[in-house]
Parts: sequence; C-alpha cells; structure tokens
Amino acid sequence: MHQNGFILWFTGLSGAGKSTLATYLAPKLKERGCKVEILDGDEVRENLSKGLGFSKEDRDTNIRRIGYVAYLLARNGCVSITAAFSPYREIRDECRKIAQAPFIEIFVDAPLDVVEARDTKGLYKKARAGIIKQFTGISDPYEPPHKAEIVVKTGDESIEESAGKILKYLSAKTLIR
Ligand code: ADX
Repeated sequence: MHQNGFILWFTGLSGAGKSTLATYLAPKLKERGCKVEILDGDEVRENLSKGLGFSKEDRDTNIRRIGYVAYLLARNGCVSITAAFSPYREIRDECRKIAQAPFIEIFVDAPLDVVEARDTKGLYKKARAGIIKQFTGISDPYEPPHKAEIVVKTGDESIEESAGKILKYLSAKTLIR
C-alpha cells in the first residue's frame, strides 16, 4: 500500500513519557498500514551519535542527525517517530524546515516536580547531587514549544488518552485512516 511519510516529533523532559508514547503508538500505526521507525534519544546516542556529550553543540548535532534521518525515512513513506529531549526550539524548527513532510511536534508536557518525583531512571537524583552535570530541566535549559501541533499532559492523562489525542489528530489530518 502506498503511504506518505510523516514525522512525529516528541519533545519534553526526561521521564515525561516520550519513549513510552512512541513505543505505544508504533504498533497502533502499523495496524493502520504504516511503516514505522522510532528514533529514540538513548538508542541514537548508542549508535548514530555515539561519543557525543551534552553541551549545546553536541545536543544540536545529535538532534540535527535525528532530524536528517527522520527526513530520509519520511521521504520513503515511513512514519518517523523521534523521542529525544530536543531541548532547543531553534534546532527543532530547523528539523521541521528540512522535513519536507508533515512534521507534527508533540510536546510531552509533564511538570518538573512530577517527573522528578517519578525519577524512573534515577537521573534527577544524580543531577541534583551534581553527579550528572548539565541535566536538562535541572542544570541545563529546556525550551518548550510555542506552537506544538499537539500537547499531551502526561501528568494528568493516561497513556491511552495521550495516544488517543495523537491518533485523533492524525486521522483529522487524513495522515492515517
Ligand atoms: S538531547 O538533549 O540530545 O535531545 P537525548 O534525548 O539524545 O538528549 O538524550 C537524553 C538521554 O541521555 C537521557 O535519557 C539520559 O539517559 C542521558 N543523559 C546523560 N546525561 C545527560 C544530561 N546531562 N542531560 C540529559 N540527558 C542525559
């Protein structure tokens, strides 16, 4: 089946639910006949961006790489789902510009106190203790989108609700059936 690619660009703090939502959505999109690839921050940093750190420069390089691969995949009819912090607005906008495919920015909006209380990976504790430096949201900036296509409030919504919002948006835009 012919299908046009698009990009679902998740952005948000650690523990907000970017990867969880990406993983939850992928099979739902496949059921609808989409080809899907997930570009997850942690995984990209093990491969494509191995050796990069967390300075602004390295983060920008990492995000530009993700944006470029997302563009290549979308160009080939694939749904690219990205799940990296992507903390800088300007670089996200740059990825949007090169996409040449529908670029749906999804702000995974969970308050810092909520994600910090969850601390699923124990990273916030380490960041507060100064063991991890330049940690996004604690000792490094996070710039929330001004005009994300979709905002999901994972502090209040269930994963089904957040995913439902996204699927509804995609149907309304006739990107999926
Ligand atoms: S981004 O800023 O370049 O978009 P990315 O999503 O790829 O970040 O990587 C974030 C992951 O790197 C986190 O899930 C965490 O496991 C790890 N990490 C290690 N050090 C840091 C740090 N200082 N800030 C943010 N994430 C870090």
